[in-house]
Amino acid sequence: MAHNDQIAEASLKHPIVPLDKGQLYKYGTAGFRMNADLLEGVAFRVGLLAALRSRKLNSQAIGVMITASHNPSVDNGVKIVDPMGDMLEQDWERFATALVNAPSNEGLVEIYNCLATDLKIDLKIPAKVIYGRDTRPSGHKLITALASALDATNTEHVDYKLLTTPQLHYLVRATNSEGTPLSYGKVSEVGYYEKLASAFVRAMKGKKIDGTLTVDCANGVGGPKLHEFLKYIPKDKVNFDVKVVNDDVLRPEVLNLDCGADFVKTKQRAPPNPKTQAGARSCSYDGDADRIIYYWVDPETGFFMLDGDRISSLAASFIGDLVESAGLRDDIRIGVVQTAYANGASTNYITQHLKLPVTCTPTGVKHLHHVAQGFDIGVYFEANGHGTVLFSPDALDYFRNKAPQSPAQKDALETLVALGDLINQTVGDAISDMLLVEVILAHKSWTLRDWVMTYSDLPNRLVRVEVGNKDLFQTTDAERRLSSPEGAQDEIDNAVKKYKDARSFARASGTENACRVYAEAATRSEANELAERVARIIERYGQ
Ligand code: 16G
Ligand code: MG
Repeated sequence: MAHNDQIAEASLKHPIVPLDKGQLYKYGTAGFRMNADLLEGVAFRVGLLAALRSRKLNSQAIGVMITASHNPSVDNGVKIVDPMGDMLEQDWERFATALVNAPSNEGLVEIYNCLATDLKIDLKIPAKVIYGRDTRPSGHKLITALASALDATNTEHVDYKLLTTPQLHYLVRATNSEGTPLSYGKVSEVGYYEKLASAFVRAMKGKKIDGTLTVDCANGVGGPKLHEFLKYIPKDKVNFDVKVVNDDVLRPEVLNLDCGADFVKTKQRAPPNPKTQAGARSCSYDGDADRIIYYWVDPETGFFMLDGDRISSLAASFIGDLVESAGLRDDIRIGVVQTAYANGASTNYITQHLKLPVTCTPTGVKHLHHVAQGFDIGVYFEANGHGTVLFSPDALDYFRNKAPQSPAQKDALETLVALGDLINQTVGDAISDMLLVEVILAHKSWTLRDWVMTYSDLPNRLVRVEVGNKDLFQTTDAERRLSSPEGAQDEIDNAVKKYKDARSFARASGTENACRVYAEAATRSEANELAERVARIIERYGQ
């Protein structure tokens, strides 16, 4: 019962579009992501792979998310979620790539069967796939293609319709842990809201939130979901005053347009619409609500941004203090994970002031997540605002079961347990990260200005460089150095030496055909100058 005929027949309805110049589709850091017109056949074939993966993992549920995050609304993407809510295991990315690039219908069926044989997958056992999509209009068509592959392979499937990416990750983990001692929560969207709302109340411990928080939802799926979540917060327990803006999901063309976390981070300014009130505590989600950036506009000094590095250092500092108060400093290993894009000032602050170890990994959530799992408490954030804090099951057990010696210890332990529920353990989550920040600011009675004052960011600049072939650029040392082309790194080193407190690196983008150059230095003009210099080096070597 190899589903051959069903796959062949269904596949005809969802053909793959050959790419220009014989290029291949590639399962990258964000799954398959491109213009939605190219994705119908891709979604169908990803369905086949998700079914195989579920069968390989003893019928556990696999997730598929349809979203292109912060990209324009004409794009879309297809991404697989593993049973614990993690990203697809890296080994399987090439199987996805192989299936999606199968040249013909017969070729597709053949690769599907080869994978099943090579990976010793029993095609007779049950399989389950659950999925959701963001607000992009193309989502319907892609879901239809995906579901058709699941029907063809006799796979049980559940359509959760509109979801944020982190909500789907939650649901995958909740589905697979249901009824076990490690149950992650009720298997429903409501279960997600209830879990977060309850943990939020417990983590707040009666503290007051100061003023209104304005949340820019990038006109994406985060808008309706945040509105929904807010209904679950008991008003008599927490005074959380939220003003939701850019929550128009009826006009697809405004998705991520001049708003959202990616806009704020890359343009280093507040969204022009609606005008950000001076002094208002504000944050922006991205189009699928897995990134968040905080900011405010100061009436005198202008725009201030609190990005992923800031959230990471804030969380590490607060959790470090709680662990200390709980009397567990020697028992619980806390680590912070960053990428080369983390501002050097944040790395210094965490290592020197907080005295916590920092590990640098290549760009891409899966790398950070993996390293963070090695700690009792692993804090990971990319500068772009994607990140979370992972608590090991042992650490959570410890917090739940340790007998407190004092009221202060009891408080700290209870807050740690609440944070374990509040913080999405599967992936970065804008709603959950926002609640975490609000909890910490309330506990510390801090404004965003107090938060900014903890250290000063080094001025930095990111430049995108068009090159003939980005694959010429290979990196080492967590992307901080180029191993090829030969000679390029020496030239970068020489350029960096000319500036004070400077650092610069170049890497090939994983999502576009270009290289990115990052530079930071003691002053803004030096950071700009260094970035331009290094960009010219890359241009020259990339010809
Ligand atoms: C993807 C990654 C993100 C990373 C970005 C870098 C995931 C889920 N997403 O969006 O973490 O920051 O790529 O893009 O891993 P770049 O390679 O084009 O610089
Ligand atoms: Mg996103």
